[in-house]
Amino acid sequence: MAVILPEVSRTLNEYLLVPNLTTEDCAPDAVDLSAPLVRHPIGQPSPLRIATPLVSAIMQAVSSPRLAIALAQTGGLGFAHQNQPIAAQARMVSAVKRHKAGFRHSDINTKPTATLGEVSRLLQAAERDIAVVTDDGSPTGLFVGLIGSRDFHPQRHDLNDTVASRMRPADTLVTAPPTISLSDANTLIWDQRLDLLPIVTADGHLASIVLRRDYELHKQFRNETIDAEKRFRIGAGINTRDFRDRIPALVEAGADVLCIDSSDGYSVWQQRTLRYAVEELGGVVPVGAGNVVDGRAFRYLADAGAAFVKVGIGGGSICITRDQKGIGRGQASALIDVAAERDRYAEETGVYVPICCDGGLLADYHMAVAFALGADFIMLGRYFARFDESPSNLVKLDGQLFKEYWGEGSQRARNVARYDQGETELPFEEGVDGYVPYAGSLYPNVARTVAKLRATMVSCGATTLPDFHRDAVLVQVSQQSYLQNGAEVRLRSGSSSTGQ
Ligand code: RVP
Repeated sequence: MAVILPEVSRTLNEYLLVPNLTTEDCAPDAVDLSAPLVRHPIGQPSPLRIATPLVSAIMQAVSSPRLAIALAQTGGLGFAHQNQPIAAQARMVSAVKRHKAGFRHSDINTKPTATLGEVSRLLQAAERDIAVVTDDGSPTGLFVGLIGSRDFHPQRHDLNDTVASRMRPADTLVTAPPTISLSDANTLIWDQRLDLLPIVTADGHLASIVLRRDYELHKQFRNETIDAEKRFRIGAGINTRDFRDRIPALVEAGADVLCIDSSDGYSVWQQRTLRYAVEELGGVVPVGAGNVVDGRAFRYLADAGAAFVKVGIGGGSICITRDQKGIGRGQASALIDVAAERDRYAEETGVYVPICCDGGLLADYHMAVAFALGADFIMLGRYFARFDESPSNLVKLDGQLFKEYWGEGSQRARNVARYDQGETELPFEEGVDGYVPYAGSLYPNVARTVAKLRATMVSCGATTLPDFHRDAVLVQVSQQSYLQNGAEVRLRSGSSSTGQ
């Protein structure tokens, strides 16, 4: 007879935290949210830690070098998605590893033959006030000048005139060679009162730009996720089929950590992939595995050498795996079971294998509940897809701005590699294709989320995540509480009642 688990399958939304005593040394600034990302012997630090325990989902609509850089700046970690050719994924990884902090790829470019009207629309859409002019309008073309809101005015100048007629030409501008250090570049910016310093190669091509506002950003973020050579860290997804080719290419590109990307990770295929990474490649790069929803699957992957184990099946906001295949488990129940097994495993073997809560976190407070239930770090798709830094399109629907967001198991992603069992075509979809409300830039949003997490932990009397795991007190909410919480109040500020 089939096994029927005695517990009900519960979601994160079904729990609230009961405050513990807050003492005077338990203040928001004293809260340390840092987390181990990969396995380590108990009593020794994890070789890879992150200051902000948030990582981006391994998804087409979320992964981009720009998002990975922004997330690493704020202390988290981005993952390059694996639903693309190996060379393209490796390029994504190396774009992040090659990014010199402060030297950014120029993303708002135009050419001298463009019209002032075109450049005006470009600046407006990007909410910037300056564009770089190159001969072909590309980010690496011959540098010919700068044009911005100080150079022309739509009411004063003919918008059919060319950019060349109003731009500040290259020979009148301060530029610097690619050999300049960031600190010298910043000195130049402040001495010459520049908003933008073009970095130009000896043969006149644009290499990158340094922005004054990035300096301010850099001063703001002191917890960047960087490697020993001060390069940003990045993770990458892999699959259980082409791993013999994909892993070496990603390692070569500089990936700091990999993760087998699958909706159901309790399989011999994941065990073989992990064994290859650990035994044949000698563990040159840590490899996480998943996803799982119970202790048995956790132990299986931990025994096979997983660097961390990802928890969650069917909870993702765009995921219809539960409807289509009937597999999954409420995220809270899954976390409780897996966290207990992680702790047993640590006690028995002396090795701590972190767990990552992946998918289905709708409100910021769900993150706090996930940490309280034992998560070491959290993977988010919808959350990051809403930001400027995600690669998907910004669209206006009924006057409101949205970003496109689609599941890796949707027809759009055509992710045969991830979801099917070898068929050449997707026999059915496991994800949907939709939109999420646009939320602006990643930086203020992550800062707000982190502030909320700190505030919750202070209420619960915890200053570290291990303290929070050990001391949190939670209570299940009743159906009646939902009804009471649902009382309608029209907000004066127009802000969302979910706080997102
Ligand atoms: P969410 O943050 O709720 O948007 O969920 C993101 C997670 O959903 C991903 O990290 C992944 O585990 C899962 N996912 C991605 N695509 C699909 C699907 O098409 N079913 N599910």
